[in-house]
Amino acid sequence: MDQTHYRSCNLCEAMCGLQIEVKNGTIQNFKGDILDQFSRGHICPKGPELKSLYEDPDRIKFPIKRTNSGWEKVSWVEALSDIAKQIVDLQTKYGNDVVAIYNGNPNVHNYGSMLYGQRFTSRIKTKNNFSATSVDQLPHQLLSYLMFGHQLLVPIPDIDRTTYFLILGGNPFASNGSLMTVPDVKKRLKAIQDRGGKYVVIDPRKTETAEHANEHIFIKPGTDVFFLLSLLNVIFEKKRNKPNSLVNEEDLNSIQRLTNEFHPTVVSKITGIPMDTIERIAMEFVNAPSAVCYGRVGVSTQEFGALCQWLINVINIVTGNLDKEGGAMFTLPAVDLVGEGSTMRSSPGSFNTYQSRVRKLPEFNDELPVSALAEEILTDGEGQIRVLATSAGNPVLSTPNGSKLEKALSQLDLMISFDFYLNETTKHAHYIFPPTSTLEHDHYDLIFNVFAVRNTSRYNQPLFQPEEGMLHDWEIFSDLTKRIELVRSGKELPSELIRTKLTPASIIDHALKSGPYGSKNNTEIQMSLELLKNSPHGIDLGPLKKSFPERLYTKDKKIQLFPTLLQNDIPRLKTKFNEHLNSGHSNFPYLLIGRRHLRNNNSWMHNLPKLMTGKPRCTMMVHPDDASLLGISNHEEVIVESKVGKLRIPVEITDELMKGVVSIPHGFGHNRSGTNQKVATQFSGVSINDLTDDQSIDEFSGNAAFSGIQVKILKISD
Ligand SMILES: Nc1nc2c(c(=O)[nH]1)N[C@H]1C(S)=C(S)[C@@H](COP(=O)(O)OP(=O)(O)OC[C@H]3O[C@@H](n4cnc5c(=O)[nH]c(N)nc54)[C@H](O)[C@@H]3O)O[C@H]1N2
Ligand SMILES: Nc1nc2c(c(=O)[nH]1)N[C@H]1C(S)=C(S)[C@@H](COP(=O)(O)OP(=O)(O)OC[C@H]3O[C@@H](n4cnc5c(=O)[nH]c(N)nc54)[C@H](O)[C@@H]3O)O[C@H]1N2
Ligand code: SF4
Ligand SMILES: [Mo]
Repeated sequence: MDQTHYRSCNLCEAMCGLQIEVKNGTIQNFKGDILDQFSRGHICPKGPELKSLYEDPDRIKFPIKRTNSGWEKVSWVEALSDIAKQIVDLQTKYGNDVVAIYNGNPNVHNYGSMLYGQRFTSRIKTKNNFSATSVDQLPHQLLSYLMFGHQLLVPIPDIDRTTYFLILGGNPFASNGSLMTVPDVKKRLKAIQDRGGKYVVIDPRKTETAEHANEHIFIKPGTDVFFLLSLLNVIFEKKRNKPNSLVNEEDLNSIQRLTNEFHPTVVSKITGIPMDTIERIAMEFVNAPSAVCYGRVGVSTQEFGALCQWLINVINIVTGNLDKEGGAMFTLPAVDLVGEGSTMRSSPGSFNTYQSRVRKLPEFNDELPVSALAEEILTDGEGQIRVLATSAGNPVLSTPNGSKLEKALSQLDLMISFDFYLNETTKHAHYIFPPTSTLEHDHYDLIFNVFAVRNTSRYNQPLFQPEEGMLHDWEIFSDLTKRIELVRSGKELPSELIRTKLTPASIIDHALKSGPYGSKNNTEIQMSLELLKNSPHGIDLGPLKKSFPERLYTKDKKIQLFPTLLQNDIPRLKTKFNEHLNSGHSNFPYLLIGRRHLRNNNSWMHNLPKLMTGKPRCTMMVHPDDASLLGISNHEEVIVESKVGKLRIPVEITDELMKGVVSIPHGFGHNRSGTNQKVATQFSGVSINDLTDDQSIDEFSGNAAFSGIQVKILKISD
């Protein structure tokens, strides 16, 4: 049957509309959906590869069990029943915390998995929840919780209306935007320039985004916190801060006093950014009719990730750019996860209500930092983790000190993975439960509508029926959760799958109808699933609107400009500042940063052949002057060594990098035995996370600090 299918891509955060032509059941053509008002026809090379993912011969479709003689296919019921019994047995014997759960990034791109995965997690009742949040955006959510009263009230750059966009540690040309769902980011950045505005990039690497910026400024990795403080120093000294009735005067004064110590003359020595550049950027920012400061992965994954995100918010607030057109704004999505009274309101957040057992790292939103996972498995004693469930994640490649975690996984009593690939992490599982792939299930973007630069809504149906006997993520979670409850209450387990009528789509339908654009609240739009089903290109709900104080969820309906808890982190900041000023020679003289490439997606799309063409990507970039100091030439292999590990990697000499800084992409390292991703293995590369340190974290938030890992580079003697 011939058909044109529309759906939004769920691979990255950009939510591009796809138009897929199908003839006789096979995909003939993939292009951008020009009728999607949000993405306007934009796609990147990954979108069409949803087809290769669907067709990948290495994709697992039915549950498998690891046995002494290799992986064996088993029935769903047999596997799910066995796991339910084992989990209950082990929890009865050792307590609920014996089970740990790790949720990887694709969960937030899959609403069924999210909804039913959360239900599974809450029924397991363990404190040992981990996710990719703590190697990524934890500081953003933590600061939104502390300052605005809800972890998902994340300020989004109003890219379409701003006149000055200051980007730190983000490379949207490669990532297609993050915590800023923005399809077509290149055109939108160009549009800022076309309307006479500017965008400026602060990054230790002259990235693809920086290349096209009005200005790129190198910064020494890990020093953004001081740069941000010095911008505020200038703003306050020149008395260019604006009054804001939602902030407390005392907080403002304390911040001003703090910034007094971070004058650009001193900060320039630490960051490598000249004093007059700091002063000029601060003045350009305050003089712009509208401006927004935005920091992403490069600044969240630092030793002071939380303080960086705090200062970014403070800059936007004190310059009058928060909750203002062209500044940092907040969304009002059709399924509202934030608003009080919303049927889908998620927890506003929580912080440090409990700590990890071994290192006492703080909880956030009922989760512990994943940097603590390996030690929680490896350290004997009460409360030790013996069971792990991973869902849509590959922490062996994606979390710091992956080799240590690998060792830990091999010691578990029980591990299960919800994933359709046998990869570096799932190979350690006793059972793998594979879900359907994107084109086989429906899609509603629960999370990225919350972070989008416009309010939009889109629902798409599956393109292909899954093979007989395959299950969606949510169906697997739903059955397993019920099975565990039955075992707990001593009941017999059924010999067929346990189905539920409450589909993710029905949950969303209810939320849409009762949400801000639903019939109860908006007679004009009358949002419902039916309406979205009849609007295959999605519905544009307009630009972001001013929403404070109504959408501010702090107790006193004020912005917490200087959260009390955060004040406890200032002594650590000051100590580090002095260390920087007095730092001398190091045995690990280079600072290692990561990088993303348009054709990669963390660790998991390296098995799709079309995405792997072109120049080798897993190289160590180094500045020409450093290369000549080291006596190394292009493509030559070197040893890179950190305090926790070493690896061998070819060199790519480029003046994109700041001197003293080297860069290796994350997500590679498919050379470990026992996996089954044949294409990925051919392009194996090495894992940067064999160099990153599980002990190197933002001590305040617990987020991993990947940026600026100290390494040495050794020439391999011939
Ligand atoms: N193609 C592709 N797209 C993706 C992904 C992918 O893997 N591939 N991953 C998705 C995910 S999960 C996420 S979270 C987003 C991330 O989205 P982005 O944050 O935009 O992604 P990165 O390209 O990692 O950008 C981080 C930048 O920080 C810089 N940096 C490193 N250290 C420092 C520092 O100390 N200070 C400063 N100022 N900059 C620093 C790096 O050089 C890099 O340019 O991308 C998403 N989109
Ligand atoms: N050094 C360094 N490390 C980093 C980063 C960095 O910048 N530098 N970035 C970090 C960031 S931002 C992130 S988000 C993490 C990502 O870390 P993870 O989420 O742990 O890793 P991914 O590589 O995204 O692995 C995704 C897994 O999900 C599976 N999968 C894909 N779709 C589905 C699905 O629909 N259902 C199920 N069940 N499985 C699915 C894939 O097969 C794959 O195994 O990596 C982090 N690691
Ligand atoms: S930019 Fe992201 S959402 Fe758009 S096609 Fe590429 S992977 Fe998909
Ligand atoms: Mo991420």
